[in-house]
Formats: sequence, C-alpha cells, structure tokens
Amino acid sequence: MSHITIATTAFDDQKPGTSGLRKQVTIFQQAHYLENFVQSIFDSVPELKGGTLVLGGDGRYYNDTAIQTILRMAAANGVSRVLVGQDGLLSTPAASAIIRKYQASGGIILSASHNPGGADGDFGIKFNGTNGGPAVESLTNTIHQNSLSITDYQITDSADIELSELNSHQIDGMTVEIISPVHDYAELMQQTFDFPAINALFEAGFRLRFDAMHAITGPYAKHILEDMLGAPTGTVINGTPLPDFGKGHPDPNLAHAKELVAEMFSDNAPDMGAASDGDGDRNMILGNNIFVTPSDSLAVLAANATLIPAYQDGLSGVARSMPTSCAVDRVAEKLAIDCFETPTGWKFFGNLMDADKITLCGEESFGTGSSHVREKDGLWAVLYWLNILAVKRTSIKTILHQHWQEFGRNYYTRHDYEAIDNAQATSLMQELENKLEKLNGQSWNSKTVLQADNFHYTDPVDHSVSTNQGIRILFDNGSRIIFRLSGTGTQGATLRVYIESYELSPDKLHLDTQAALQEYIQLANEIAEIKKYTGMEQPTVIT
Ligand code: VG1
Ligand code: CO
Repeated sequence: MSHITIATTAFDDQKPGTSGLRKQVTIFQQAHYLENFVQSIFDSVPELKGGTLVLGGDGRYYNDTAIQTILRMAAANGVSRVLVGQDGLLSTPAASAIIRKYQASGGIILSASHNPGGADGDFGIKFNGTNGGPAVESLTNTIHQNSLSITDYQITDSADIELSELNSHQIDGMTVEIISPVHDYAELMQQTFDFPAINALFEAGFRLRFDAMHAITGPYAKHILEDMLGAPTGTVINGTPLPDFGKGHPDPNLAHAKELVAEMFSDNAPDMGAASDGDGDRNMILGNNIFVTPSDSLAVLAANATLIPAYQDGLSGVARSMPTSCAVDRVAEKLAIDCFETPTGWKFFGNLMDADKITLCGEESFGTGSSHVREKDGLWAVLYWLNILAVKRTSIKTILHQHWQEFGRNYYTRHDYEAIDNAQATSLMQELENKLEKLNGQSWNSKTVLQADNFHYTDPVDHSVSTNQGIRILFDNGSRIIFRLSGTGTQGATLRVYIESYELSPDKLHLDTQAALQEYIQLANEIAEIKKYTGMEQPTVIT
C-alpha cells in the first residue's frame, strides 16, 4: 500500500455556507470534487496530523463512498487515529459528543441535514473543531481559500475498510476504530436527564410518538426511548435510516412531518409527538392537538431548567439566533441572566459556550441545544421535554398556555420562497438595503419602525465581526420582520421572511398564528416587493 499525490485543479464553488459545504450529489460525484475539499480541510487544520479524527454521517446516499475516500486521505495526511461510527453512521450531536469525549483534534461530518437525499438529492460535508462545534467563520474562510488554490491532494491506494463490525484496522500506520454510534451519546443523555423519572412517566401510560423520518435518529431514539426508558415498542416510527430517507424530506416541521402531525391533531392523539431531521440535530415538539414553535420551546426549556438534573443550579445565560423569536429574552430577563443574539447558524454559539456565557441556545429552524455538546441536538430536546413532563405531570398544552400567561406570547411564523432566481433574490435584498434609511421612523397603523438595519455581530469572546446577516425591521410594539437568504439551499436562492409580534393581553393569547400576523405578513410582502421579484403569490413553505 502506498501514498500517492494526485494532481488536481481547483473548483470555484467550495465556499461553505451556513453549515458546511452542501451541494447536489451529482456535484460531489465529479472527479476530485470531494477530495479537493477534504484536502483543503487537512491543509487548514495542521493539528489533524498526528491527531485523532472523528468521522461519520447521516447515512444518506454517497455516505459510504465518501467515508472510504476520507479514510484513505486521512491516512495519507498523517492522521494517527480515526474514530468512525459503525456503518459510517453518526448523528451530528453524537459526533460532537464523541469529539469532546475523546479529545479529538476534530471531526468530519457528512450530511446535508434537512435537505432531501438519494442519487438526485443533496450531500454535504463539514468540519467540527476540537470543542465539538462547527468550524468558526475564520476557519471556513481558510478552508475556502485553500480550495481555490489547491493543486494536488494526498491519498493512499488501500482497499475499502469493512465498517459493519466494531473492530480496529490499520491503514498505512493509521488506526481506524469502528465505534458504536449510539453508546457514548446515550451515556451522555443518561448523565443529563432524570431517566428513572422519565421511565416512571412511561410506566404510568404516557404516550409518545417519535418520527425519525427514516433518518439518522432512528437507532438513537429506539435505543434510548424504547430500550433504556421503557417507552412501548412502536413509539419510534420510520426508525430505519435509508439513503434516500424513504423519498421524504427529512425536515421536522408542520409541512414535512405530515404523518406525525396528522396523528397529533387527531381525536386519539398521543400526549407528545416529536420528530428529528436528516442528521439528528433538529427537533419538532407537539402536544395533543398543539404545536410548540421552536422559539417557544427554547423559552419553555429555559424557564424550567432547574427541573433538569444537569441544569438544576441554573443557567449561565442563553442565546438565540437573530431571526428566532424574542420569547426566550423574556425568560432571561426574569431569571436575570444574559441573553445573546447571534447570526443564523450554530457556529456562532460555540465561543459563548466555551466561555461559559451561555448554557442553552436555539434557533427558530427547529434547533435547540446546550453546552453538553457544541451542536444543536434533536433527541436532547425531546428528553428535556419528557423530563419536564415527568416532573410536572401535566400536558404540553397546559405548560405552553401557562408560559404565555406568565411571559406573554410571541406569535411567530417563517415564510420561505424557494428556488428563486439568484439575480432576482440579490436585487430584492439590495433594494431592501436601499430602503433602510427611509424605513427608519416610518409608521403604519400606529406602529412605528424603531430600527431598520442589516444585522451584524461582534463576537463577545474573540471580537470577530460578521456582517450582512439579514435585514431587520423592528417596531416599537415588539413586532419584527426579518429578511435573509438561505445559506443551505442548493438550487437557486431561498428567501426567508421571519415575522413576529408580541401579545400580552390575556384575551389575545389563543389566536391562529397566520391570522394574528396577517398585517405584518402583508407589510413584509409590500416592503420587499416579494411578488415582483419572485413571481410567487404564496410562499413555498410556511413554518
Ligand atoms: C438553515 C437554518 C439555520 C440552521 C441551518 C443548519 O440555514 O435557517 O437556522 O442553522 O439551516 O441547520 P439557512 O442558511 O438555510 O437559513 V441543519 O439542521 O440543516 O444543519
Ligand atoms: Co440538521
């Protein structure tokens, strides 16, 4: 077996987006495409030489091929040990936990998360650093720069490794250890939550339905919920990971988790419904005939933190991405802890956690997490809710209604316009930017714009600055309209419009969300001239 240097030419489209490099599978299948990006990672992270690398993915189409290539390249680039999930599988939060537990120099996670899979779907790759979190912007910029000037990459000509057995192998002096994808993660969950209390809840007849959407969380959910916590067999549905997610769209929201949503809004609905995405970092929470918005979920988790063993001494602080509703801000105020507002994407939470400025954080896009890892964590959020319910012994509906009564309700919706022409999307955003000055101080029906700007963020820990993170229109009554372009889509551009209003009066806490926000939805359409630029009458997805 020998080391080979392969000559290559650079691709000009390997700039990581919100969460790594995400492209259609066919793009990744081009000769040298994956190899160029992987070599750019090795060139940007010298600590990998002689270090430990964690490797795994969400099992989507091309996962197997990519893992074998990366193993050969890791050996040729002098990595000393690779911990790879059995069958090449690792959920994103489990990868983060394993990097931290074994003090690895980093991890490579293969996933396009909530994007559809299969030969005609999407694939993705991202690098997580030694803290277990997604590479910060300065590192993704370096990786991108290296990808633009690459001329060759290193690989061995060794045979494929058999990944189905928990075994150890050698490639050219590098050890490959095949580990259980579930074990370390399950242990961490057991240390975080009150498992006996949750077990007692199930024993008392509590009914949970967990939809793994044929994605990575199936084996984790079956082991933890059914085997360890005693939930009845069948609690987990769609629990076998498939390379094309059963042709579904593994995005846990009201639009894509249809089977679960129908059951949760039926007459004989279970007490709780939950779902997770392609790589296991997102979650959706439903109660019997009620949907919990991710922003509300974060607020409820923060307000009830001391019920959870791992957080019983309280939270050091909380954070949310800028477009996430301000519900958690009100909890933080009451708890007298800091609340940080970061740009979209989990990579901005890592520094705050490393510096112990926050314990919990979340995003409106069905992501919640804590400092137990450095990724958002779908199953963790489900266990957190179960732990709260095991202590309170009341319904999700009651918990949510009481929360609104105490803190007020942030009505919230996101309207996505997908696959729009790139040039039109850029013009729409540019035109909004041009209007900012005029918008400041403008009034509609007794509400006035307090502030209209393009959000930028200065990291309180390393003082790095991230600009151009979304157009914000903030009103004097607490309402907000936010516009930004997605950084994870692979076809054309996706415009995301985030709309929020705040209600405190008890007689207005139970309105229909779209109806409650109608005025702002209309305003958003007018201000951004969405129809003119997209040609669309309606959003393609509403969450
Ligand atoms: C989306 C979400 C963002 C999330 C990101 C990765 O990004 O809006 O909140 O962090 O996906 O999630 P964008 O740029 O498309 O809006 V995952 O679960 O796809 O890794
Ligand atoms: Co995900």
